[in-house]
Amino acid sequence: MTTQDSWTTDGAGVPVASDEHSMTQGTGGGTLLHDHYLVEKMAQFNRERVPERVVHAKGGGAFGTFEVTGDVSRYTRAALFQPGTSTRMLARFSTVAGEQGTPDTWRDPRGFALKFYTSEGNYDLVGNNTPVFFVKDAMKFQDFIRSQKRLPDSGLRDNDMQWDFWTLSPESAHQVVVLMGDRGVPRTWRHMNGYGSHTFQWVNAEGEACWVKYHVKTDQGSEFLEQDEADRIAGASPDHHRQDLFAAIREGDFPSWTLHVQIIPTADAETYPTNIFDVTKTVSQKDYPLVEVGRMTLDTNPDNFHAQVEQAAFDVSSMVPGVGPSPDKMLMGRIFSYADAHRYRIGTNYAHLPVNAPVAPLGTYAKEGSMAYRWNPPGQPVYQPSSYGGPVADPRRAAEAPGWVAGGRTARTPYVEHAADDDWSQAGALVREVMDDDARARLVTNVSGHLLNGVSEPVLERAFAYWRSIDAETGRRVEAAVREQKPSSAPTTSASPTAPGDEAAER
Ligand code: HDE
Repeated sequence: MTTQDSWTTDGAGVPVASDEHSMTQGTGGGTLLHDHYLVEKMAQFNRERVPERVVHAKGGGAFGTFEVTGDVSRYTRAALFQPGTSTRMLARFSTVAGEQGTPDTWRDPRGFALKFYTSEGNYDLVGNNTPVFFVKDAMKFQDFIRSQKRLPDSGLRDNDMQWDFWTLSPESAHQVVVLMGDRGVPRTWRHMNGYGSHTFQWVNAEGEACWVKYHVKTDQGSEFLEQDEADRIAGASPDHHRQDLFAAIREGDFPSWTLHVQIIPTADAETYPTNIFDVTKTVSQKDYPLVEVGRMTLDTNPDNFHAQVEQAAFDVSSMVPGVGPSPDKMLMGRIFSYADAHRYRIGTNYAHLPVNAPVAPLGTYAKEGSMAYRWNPPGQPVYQPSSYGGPVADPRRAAEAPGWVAGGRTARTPYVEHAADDDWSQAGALVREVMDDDARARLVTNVSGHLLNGVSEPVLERAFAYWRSIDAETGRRVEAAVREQKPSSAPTTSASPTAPGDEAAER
């Protein structure tokens, strides 16, 4: 006797007679259209998917708590960063270029998206596991992503396309070193750091501003997978990272990360050797050391993956009082794009979904639209100004709002370069000063393996020049490793071909 604790119903709660047999005209006769339950099952099934994220499609997440452990109140008024504050949150980790069914252990940056349900509204810090990015202007992002995805005719991914884009966009060098190095395949999501990547602004209770960069450092220690291990796991266990996080939390092994910030005085932005708003660059921790803010611990698995992870909507625009953007052109683009993506993917009222809804009191006049199931108190006016009450905007917020002074005629130009603003130095320093010999050896293996997989001659030659511009020795080793297996087809010439930035190799 099977135990049962309830009766099957249709979507309207009406009990159903069978989950086995369609209704027919007599036994074995034609199926009847008024078998609405059969129709409902098939129609609902056809509509079970929401469009996957156009990037960061494959991921997983969990809920947890952020607890302030430091005191940064002199830098920001944000409630969630005040000493003694504890805030529930959601984290979602992801790969970037792969579709939903792709392996977790492909080489790729990892999304590191955090949603804090704060008393002043949701604060969404939507970062990656890398402090930099491939491009510095939102205008290039779509092209960059398309070069990482699939060819229009074969529908196949293509390393030639990837290296063609990267070697023609030298600003990508720093992030490509991160990608091709050990951080390109974290052992698990628990063993990787997160970064806000951009420079943001904090404003304290007195209205004084500073610039900040977020570092979310894993308390589990950074660990990575070597390429052959990553490839093996990709075949044996494509959902390896998702499985690891779910199992760790289920078994009470709650992963945690410690949030730090670099505090940069507003005035320093002008004079700092690099442009602190250029997301292809980091800011030295020697100049601006890490300041501890708090600890996030993930302790609750989703009850429903679709409702709470697939439909989670992280808004880069969602910044609480005391936190603001900076004039980073990538951040500016993202502030528009995320809510637009959610409206397309999930619907106008995506913020009504429990996973996206704030815990803070709501005073919005936005109303109706598809699937709306939240509304304002019946007597409340639907407009402002109104002589009948209703929420009003708080003019004090205008005075304390983050911001910056800017001017000049409209233009479409690259950033004005600071003294040390080149595309190769930080990438080269990462290879020479941060990596040890073993890490450099793995970097050469990863890069040459990637280049040997379908990259055409002209792009190969540019890639060798690109790596020589990053670090001459690494460039030489990459070329030797590739040429050992793929001798050059070009007639030997005395001068190796130039590529963007090749002059850097002589430095
Ligand atoms: Fe994203 N990004 N992005 N991105 N991104 C999206 O929003 C976009 C960038 C990141 O777990 C999309 O809901 C633009 C940098 C994460 O749900 C989309 C630009 C960084 C996630 C989008 C960038 C990120 C996304 C796709 C350049 C690290 C997953 C679906 C201007 C600092 C969040 C969606 C989650 C998702 C736009 C570049 C991180 C299309 C326009 C830089 C972690 O809106």
